Amino acid sequence: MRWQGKLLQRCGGYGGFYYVLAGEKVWECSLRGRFRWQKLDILPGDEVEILTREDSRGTVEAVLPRRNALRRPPVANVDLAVLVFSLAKPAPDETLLNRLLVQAAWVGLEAVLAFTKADLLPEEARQAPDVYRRAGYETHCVSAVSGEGLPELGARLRGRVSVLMGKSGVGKTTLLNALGGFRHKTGELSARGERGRHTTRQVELLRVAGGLIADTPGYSTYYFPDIKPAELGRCFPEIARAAVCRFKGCLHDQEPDCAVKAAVAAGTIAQLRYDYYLSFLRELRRRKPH
Ligand SMILES: Nc1nc2c(ncn2[C@@H]2O[C@H](COP(=O)(O)OP(=O)(O)O)[C@@H](O)[C@H]2O)c(=O)[nH]1
Ligand SMILES: [Mg+2]
Ligand SMILES: [Zn+2]
Repeated sequence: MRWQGKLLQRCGGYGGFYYVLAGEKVWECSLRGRFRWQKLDILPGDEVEILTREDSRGTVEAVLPRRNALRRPPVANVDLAVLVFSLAKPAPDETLLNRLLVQAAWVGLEAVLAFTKADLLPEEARQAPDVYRRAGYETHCVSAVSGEGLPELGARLRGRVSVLMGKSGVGKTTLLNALGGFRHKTGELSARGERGRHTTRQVELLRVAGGLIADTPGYSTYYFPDIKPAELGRCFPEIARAAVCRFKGCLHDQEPDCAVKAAVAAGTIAQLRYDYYLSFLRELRRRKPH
């Protein structure tokens, strides 16, 4: 039978196995012969056509065009980035948080924030989420211990392909388990699957809350995209929303009559966010002459 499905994970090299979710079922597929010679570029999240034979096996017959692809983690057709930071133990790394927000905006990826370990910090003591909520980001406070916020975050994942980003130790894996995430069992289908179990694995998409999500072992890179200084403001929604400044192409730095600086002074743009904006701006200016 012919199906269209989504690749959840690839195990092994080109001769390895491809686990495809189609019709509520996971199929262990191999590549059609001709693909093996083509250095086929295929990632978790790719839409594929498979031809299934007996039981739960099949072959990948075609890879459909993708809407987007992330490099870290390598996943295709991503709908949503869930940036995970803990409210306490460890305290949120806001530099990383702001960098990830810019990265997501730069590639046009919707981002929501999940602040974990909410059970460790009473609501009135939570300051970090407020800044981002005010900036216009969807912000969830969640706890795997008390269950706080899980239904709301789970509802956002339904029907989407999401990636979790955040440092190790912030509670990503615990969060996925609390949301009821489950993985297909690699190599369970056949003795041949044994091969898959011992070779390097790609990122895996887990089924969670009616959606698919990629957990990543850790994400602490301080990588920053090559953004032109004049385009940085677009990656800060509250700066993009501020009324126009006197000078076209205002970088909201030293220029007079700057609507952004006025909004910071009036408290509608958080000082913290503006400070990150300026520090990223300096970094981009240092990178190359403009
Ligand atoms: N109190 C509390 N601890 C948590 C919560 N979620 C995770 N942890 C703890 O944080 C540590 C790191 O969790 P883990 O899921 O492995 O983090 P990951 O590296 O981001 O996947 C573990 O000791 C967890 O028990 C939570 O909601 N509340
Ligand atoms: Mg983990
Ligand atoms: Zn300005």
